[in-house]
Amino acid sequence: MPKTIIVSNRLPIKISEEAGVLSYNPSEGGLATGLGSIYKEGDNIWLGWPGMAVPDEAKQDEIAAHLAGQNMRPVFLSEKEIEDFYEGFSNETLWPNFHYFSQYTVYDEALWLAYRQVNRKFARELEYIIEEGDTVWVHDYQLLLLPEMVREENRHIAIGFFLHIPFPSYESFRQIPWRRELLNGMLGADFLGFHTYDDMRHFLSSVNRLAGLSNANGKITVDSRLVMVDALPMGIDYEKYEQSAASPDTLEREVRYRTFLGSGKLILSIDRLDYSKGIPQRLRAFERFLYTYPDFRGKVSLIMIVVPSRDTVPKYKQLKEEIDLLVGRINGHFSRLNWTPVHYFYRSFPLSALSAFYRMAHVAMVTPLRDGMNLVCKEYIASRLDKKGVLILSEMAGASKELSDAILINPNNMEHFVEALHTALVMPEEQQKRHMGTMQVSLRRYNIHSWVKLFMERLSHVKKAQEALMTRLLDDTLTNQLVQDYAKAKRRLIFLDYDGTLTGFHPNPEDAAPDESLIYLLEKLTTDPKNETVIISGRGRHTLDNWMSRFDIHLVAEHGVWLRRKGGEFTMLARLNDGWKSEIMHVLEGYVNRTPGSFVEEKDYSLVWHYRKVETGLGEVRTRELTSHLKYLAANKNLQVLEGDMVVEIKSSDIHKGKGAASLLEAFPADFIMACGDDWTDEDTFMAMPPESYTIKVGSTASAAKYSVTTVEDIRLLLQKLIEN
Ligand code: GDG
Repeated sequence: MPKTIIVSNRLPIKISEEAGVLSYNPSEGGLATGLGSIYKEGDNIWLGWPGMAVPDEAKQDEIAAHLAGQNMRPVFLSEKEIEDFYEGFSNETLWPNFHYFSQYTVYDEALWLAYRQVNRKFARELEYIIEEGDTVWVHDYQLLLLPEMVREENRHIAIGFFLHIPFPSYESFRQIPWRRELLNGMLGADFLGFHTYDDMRHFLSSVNRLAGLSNANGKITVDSRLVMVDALPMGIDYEKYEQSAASPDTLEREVRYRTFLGSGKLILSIDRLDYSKGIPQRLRAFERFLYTYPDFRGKVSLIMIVVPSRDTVPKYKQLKEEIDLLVGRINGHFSRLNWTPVHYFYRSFPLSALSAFYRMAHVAMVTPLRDGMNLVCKEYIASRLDKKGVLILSEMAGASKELSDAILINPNNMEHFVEALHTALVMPEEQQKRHMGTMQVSLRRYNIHSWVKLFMERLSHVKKAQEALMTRLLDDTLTNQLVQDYAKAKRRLIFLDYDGTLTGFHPNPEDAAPDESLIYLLEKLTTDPKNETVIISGRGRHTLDNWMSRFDIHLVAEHGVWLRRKGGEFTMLARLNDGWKSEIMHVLEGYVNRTPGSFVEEKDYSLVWHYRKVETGLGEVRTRELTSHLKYLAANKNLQVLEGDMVVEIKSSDIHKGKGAASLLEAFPADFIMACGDDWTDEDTFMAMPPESYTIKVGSTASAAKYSVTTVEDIRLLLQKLIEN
């Protein structure tokens, strides 16, 4: 029975040891709850670090045995590994870089090596339990390399990956010396989920720029494997927070807290100690608010909970000191005997206390400088059973993309921040309820359970799509059949596209002349008396003539404008006019002037705008502009505008490769027909072929071809097999 394996840095359990006795407490995190529906079932399992260094092997065995009963499997890390992999590369390189704190980012080869080595350790641990048909779901930035490592050993396994923190823009990501390795690591997954569309878009942009892979609606082809990327914002366990807000324990606490705090309004702030959370900015905004709106003095307090984290690390220690200082300054200046402006707690609370605070807070201030999602703001909303309360939310939190009914602010804009606080505190109840109600409906629906379900569905959807494509891959059996049919045949007709099929793409199209091995292949093919070989290309006739005149070969040039039978002269396949060229050329030259690196190639009956050497991104923008511009112009000129691989081509609607192919099919009846091509212009060739032909596409996008191969090398290998026959 296939199983699902969850992998994350931490297991959903807290282990502590007192006087040599171990105790286990399940962790209450949202992820643990959401994934509970998966890992606790049947043979499913959660693999991860148990959260403490356990040097003693006997103790390790004891822990492993205990966890096995709870469908968990520990990966033990040494003190040094925790220091270098977790505190080091994960938290001092990836965390600051991905949150745009480049000034805090450490680039240290030793930490990188530890990161790789620990990812490898996770991969090895996985190998003990993984079986064919299993599904693996890897979580978060500590394990970016793991998907690829698992893929290396298990080619067909379903691997999902979710990133809980932001994926930064290319400008930040590119600074990491090991950026390519990190991306390749992630691309080992079949489905990659991010909290927001922005994260997804940043990831796709890095994939495009660093790995040279483009995407279509989030689909990328990696080594002929379909990979899908999508935005899937994580929700909370809505019912849990709703129920906790109504529990007797919470209500009892609320009454107790109220007696201490009096009847003033409360603003709530809850975070882990981290520079990404914007805690000092929040305190300064509150301070400024008290200066700007003196009427509120004595009437509103800030409850600030900061959960201790990494406070031995100098940056965090500094941050803690800054917060201590700011709280001291505000309270020192504004406090009255019966009023404290900031109630500051540097510790964590049980859930019922948190729920009581959520219930009591008139305003929740969730204003990180950067946050992947932020669950606190969602929990606040779920806890507002009376629908009152106002959320002030930073635009830099992933949650802001979903919660547009909150007051959204840029936490660096102090003036706006102060005004938002004022607006929140004076907002009429009706308005509060309207906003809160809308956000509650959305969060109840997109909860943690639907998030998990959706992720699993997307992952299995990719696997199905991969299978559908794979059936067409020209595998060994099909290749053998093809070779046998070729050998048996008396008359053979072979259509070969040139660029992207027989040879790879070159930045300069003139550099794509046949190399020695291609010359050898064509020589052999064309000297076999049973063969009629055709080069069917979009290239101009002079270029084809230059490169191919040494072979006894038919040429179809300019996508079917010109045909030259072997030994003959070029003749036009259709009566065409080129009167439109000068006007369109003028337009294209305008684009070349505005787009450094682009150029126009002029053929007899078509014009091609090339943008392969244009800055990534700009070329695509210009293409969209140009095609819509040209489509308008082309409408009454019987022209077609076609987008190809880094080109836009304009030609007469009457021209296509299918016409050239049809004329040769008629002239040379054959009992073996094969056509190979790689792009949309070859689709016309494929469609012109009789049903029994072998039609082969290079690449795995949808095609009229029956079969596909992955690379130019595969086509050359196939030709090699044919001529050896
Ligand atoms: C990553 C991303 C993304 C806080 N104080 C106490 C306490 N908490 C709980 C909250 C909430 C959680 O901690 C913090 O939520 P985050 O959203 O910051 O989650 P993280 O796991 O830290 O962060 C983040 C998230 O992953 C999910 O993808 O949203 O952007 O950085 O649940 O309630 N819980 C208790 N006592 C406390 O004092 N019991």
